[in-house]
Amino acid sequence: MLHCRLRWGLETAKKKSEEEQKRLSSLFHAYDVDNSGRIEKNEFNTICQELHVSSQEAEGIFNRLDVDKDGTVTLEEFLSGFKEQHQEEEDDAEEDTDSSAWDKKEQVLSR
Ligand SMILES: [Ca+2]
Repeated sequence: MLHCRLRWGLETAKKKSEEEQKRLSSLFHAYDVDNSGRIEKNEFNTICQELHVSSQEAEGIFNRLDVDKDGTVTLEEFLSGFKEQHQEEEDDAEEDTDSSAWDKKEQVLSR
């Protein structure tokens, strides 16, 4: 249930305010450790390890975001990935599994 782990992104996408767009954008840059303008898979995996997300799950999430399958996630892919995710799971608001890991992520990013 990969979408559950993207809930933090969905919550922000719902609001669609400029502020939240910035938030997603800064989230992206937090993933983009070497500031290359794209998230490499190893960067993503490293962060997921910190959050105790299994590498298998991390790979699933990454593959969803990496639309053109070039092994990296650009800001564009990152943002559109959350939009699509939001539309897909709009009726699925009851599930709350594993949200704590992403809450933790937000704490990390707000430092
Ligand atoms: Ca890509």
